[in-house]
Amino acid sequence: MEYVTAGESHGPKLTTIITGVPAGLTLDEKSIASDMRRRQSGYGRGGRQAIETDTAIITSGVRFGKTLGTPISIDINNRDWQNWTEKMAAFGTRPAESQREVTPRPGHADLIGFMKTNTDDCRDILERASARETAARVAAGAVARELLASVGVEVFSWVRSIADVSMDDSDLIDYTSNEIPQDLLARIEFSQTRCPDERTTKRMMDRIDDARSAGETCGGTFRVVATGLVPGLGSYAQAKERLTSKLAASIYSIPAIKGLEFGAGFAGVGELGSGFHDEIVLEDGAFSRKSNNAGGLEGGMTNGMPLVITAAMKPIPTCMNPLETVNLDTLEVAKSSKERSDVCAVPAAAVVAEAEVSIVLADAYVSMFGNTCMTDIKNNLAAYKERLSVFSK
Ligand code: EPS
Repeated sequence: MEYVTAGESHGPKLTTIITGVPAGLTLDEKSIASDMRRRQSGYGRGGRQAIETDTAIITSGVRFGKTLGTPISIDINNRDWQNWTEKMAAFGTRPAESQREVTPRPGHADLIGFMKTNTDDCRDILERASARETAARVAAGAVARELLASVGVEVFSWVRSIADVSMDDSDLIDYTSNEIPQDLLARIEFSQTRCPDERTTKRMMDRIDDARSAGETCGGTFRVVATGLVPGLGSYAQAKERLTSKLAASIYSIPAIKGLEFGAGFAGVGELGSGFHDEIVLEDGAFSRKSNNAGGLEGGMTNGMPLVITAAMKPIPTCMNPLETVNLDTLEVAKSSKERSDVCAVPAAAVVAEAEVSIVLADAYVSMFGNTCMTDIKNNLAAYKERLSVFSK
């Protein structure tokens, strides 16, 4: 299962095409809409989110709520396009009053894209480099999430830190259990920063307010967890087939992601071997682990424990308190361009990461259990689980 996206931030729309989705998967319009809404929310977003109400419009591959096994295409209209019809027109010339962008923002794709493509206007770059594109990824991820739900897998996330405000989530859940505390999910969704701790949420919001007042932006960290995964997804046999490689690539594909950890991560490797590795036990007729420092991955494969991924997002590059740059016309020192933007998008990035992880995991199920129709996948999965159960007899 794969997706591509197309569309500029202020163009008419975003589009995604997802291939490899098996036939017979039931899709729920409300679940897809809920994911689209969750990505748009979060304290610290800028004026653009007041303009947009992202709606996933399915234009192929689905009939009467079920996938056909054909490419699924989804459109998301950009409402802001109404304000950009001339500046982003596919044909014609740049309107006289429309300035070229020539003061690249440090940390954005502006300068390097300008150099690479030989344009005279950083807007040619920044329109596509904009994280607006992640709306299309979340639409694709919503389809993958439905496939995962139908095989008992749930993917969720929370924000652990924004700038220097963080929560201790080391005991937030039992990282060895595939049961998800439903009240935790409710607390995450209720929080304006997707942080399950109410006091930390308040401190995070204050931090974002301070940053906004100072013309600054904030990064942070978030955690994505997937439960209910069958052991053996991925492979130990080829570098690119390792689920660890695929997950890492998918998380790093999200704009502004600068760090990634699985399980106990960087802190965990300070332990010696006997303290780090998760001892194997037979529990309730299945293999389990006493701990989950591996984050649910061993040898490039799932091991049946929850998948635990932590990622770090850098502060957004568009600062209202602009940084030093070079004017690409005059080659003189200048201040980087200021434009309407978010102060913090860490909560949104967590939802995008859920989508990316869902696509990788759904692809792993399809690769292992069949890519034609859901009936075959479920039958093959049941047979696999039955085979594994002999170990516990
Ligand atoms: C973005 C700049 C802002 C963000 C945008 C990402 O957009 P605008 O320039 O229109 O104010 O709001 O994110 C979204 C539009 C979105 O839907 O997530 C950037 O430069 O990356």
